[in-house]
Amino acid sequence: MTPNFPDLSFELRGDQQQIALITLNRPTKRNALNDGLVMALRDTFQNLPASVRAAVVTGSGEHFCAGLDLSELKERDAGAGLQHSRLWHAALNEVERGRVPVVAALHGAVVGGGLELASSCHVRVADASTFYALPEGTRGIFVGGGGSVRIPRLIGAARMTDMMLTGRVYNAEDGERVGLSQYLVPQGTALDKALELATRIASNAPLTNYALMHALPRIAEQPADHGFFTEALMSAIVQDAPEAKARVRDFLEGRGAKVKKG
Ligand code: 1HE
Repeated sequence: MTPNFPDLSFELRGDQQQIALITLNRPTKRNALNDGLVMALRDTFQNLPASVRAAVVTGSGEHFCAGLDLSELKERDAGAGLQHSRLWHAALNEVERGRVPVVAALHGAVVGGGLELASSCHVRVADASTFYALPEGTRGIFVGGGGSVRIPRLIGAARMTDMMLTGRVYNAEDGERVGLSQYLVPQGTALDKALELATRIASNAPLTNYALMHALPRIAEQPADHGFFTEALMSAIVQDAPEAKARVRDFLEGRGAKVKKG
């Protein structure tokens, strides 16, 4: 069964329906994330069909995402604010620590909660129209969707502090330079590139992808000695899979692809 939410489109792509294409579809509000949309993201990532091996997240219209729907903010007291932030954490945790790698296709505004969503994805592809900001700082609020944990991992706490203190906006080129995106592509081509990368990711052994998503960020937070041990355990489990053995055999017997110069 494929999920069906009013502001979130869901499509399966690829000959084996191995790519989930998830589109924020509220362009008149610049894909601002209201509670319904955040819950739709959570439920969609929690219930990806078994055929799916990689996902792409994008936004319809001129912008990827304008962040939190500010029209819902004015109604909240502290207790409701806490629960609201925890809802975002639950949803974006499903993106970051779910079953399959997620590629974000970015264009236009990637701001506030939009940047928090993008930073929960594993690969970010930005087109030349992309710009990044954290207007929370100037709106008298704070990040609440996991940005204070995830964004410093990409660009460092100093750059995030600067963005929030001064309202600094990064363009697409500078965004790639500092690590907000891993890819920078011509305007209008981010989705094609993201789908191409997702197709490549989907052809990896699922256990290797899972290890990359789940072991790497945890190892980064462990003391080195624990990290080496976690790595050894993960490496042993992944290489034991029949698919890993078959892929190595394919290479040794001349059937596997060689690494080509980039
Ligand atoms: C919105 C939102 C929104 C647009 N909440 N309604 N995020 C921000 O502070 C960013 C606020 N948005 C903007 O700066 C601009 O809208 C954009 C740069 C993203 C796009 O500009 P533009 O000229 O293409 O669109 P627009 O004319 O500003 O907006 C079109 C409509 O979308 C308009 O509504 P309309 O009824 O007058 O047509 C806007 O009000 C509406 N709209 N953005 C609600 N964000 C988990 S905590 C996360 C905390 C945050 O994310 S704070 C940062 C919030």
